[in-house]
Amino acid sequence: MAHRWTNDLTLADATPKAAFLNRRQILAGTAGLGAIGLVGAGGAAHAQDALEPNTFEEITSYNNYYEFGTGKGDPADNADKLEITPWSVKVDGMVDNPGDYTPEELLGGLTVEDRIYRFRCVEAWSMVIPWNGIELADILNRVGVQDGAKYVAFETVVQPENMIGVQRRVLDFPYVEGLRLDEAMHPLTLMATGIYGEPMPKQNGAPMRLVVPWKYGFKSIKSIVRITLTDEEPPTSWNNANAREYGFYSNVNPTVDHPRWSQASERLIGGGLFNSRQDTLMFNGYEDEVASLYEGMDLSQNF
Ligand SMILES: Nc1nc2c(c(=O)[nH]1)N[C@H]1C(S)=C(S)[C@@H](COP(=O)(O)O)O[C@H]1N2
Ligand SMILES: [Mo]
Repeated sequence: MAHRWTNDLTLADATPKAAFLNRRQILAGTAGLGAIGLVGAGGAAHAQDALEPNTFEEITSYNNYYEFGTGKGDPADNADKLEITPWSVKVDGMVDNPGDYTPEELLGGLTVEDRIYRFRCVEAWSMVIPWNGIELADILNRVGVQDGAKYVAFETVVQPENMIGVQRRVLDFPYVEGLRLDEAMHPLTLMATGIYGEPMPKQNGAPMRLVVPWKYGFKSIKSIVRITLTDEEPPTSWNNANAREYGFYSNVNPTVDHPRWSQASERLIGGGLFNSRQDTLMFNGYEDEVASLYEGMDLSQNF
């Protein structure tokens, strides 16, 4: 599969190559997403950056997915109940080809990318995650964005009988998120379908979830069942829950603190003996790629 964009982070030599070999075996024998090749091949090799991805175990055992509970281990404990076959994504609003799409119809034949991205939660922890997925722009081009569309809205599945966090109403569900159209079309923005070459684990948002690496993690909405093109800024779950603390943009910004804590640094999960803190980077390290999207905007007002 082609690689059209180069990461500044790479799989180090220590990457468990066996995981990728296993994946090929899985691809050969699995129905559904894997069988039509929505899981990408191993990462392109560069050696300029010493940052190493978190382990598969770390990425799949320390999660936020409130539909399955608010504890970091709850999604890993409870998300096995999520039903992902069959799966349908409603595409509606200002598009040429609205409809209910199977994952194969929405994603099949598009280029699967391998992207090793920094991932920064608004709670001030971070990981480095090797995603596989498809540029959201490719999907939007497939469904045909109409003139006048300015935003993309996303919605997560609700399966009340399977989701203990929905039963407990820990947030107002369905979880909803949104991007400005130029953010959605940016080549860094990914519809992720896998991690480490494995199909997306349920606790990480199977079968497909957004990844917007320069924004706080809550913008990266999981288990998407609806994509809507609109000309109005869509409501977003954490902004609905607390507008003073969570804005629409939610770009990672070490100079704009959360009302209740500093965003200047972060705790790197699995960061060795001391669970090490490191400085948080402007736009999470993607400033060169995305700063131009926000030219002229006051980032402390548009947080
Ligand atoms: N539907 C849904 N999507 C969600 C969340 C959630 O609770 N529900 N949590 C968000 C938050 S706060 C973060 S940090 C990331 C976590 O992604 P990960 O568990 O794959 O690391 O998912 C985001 N997407
Ligand atoms: Mo988060």
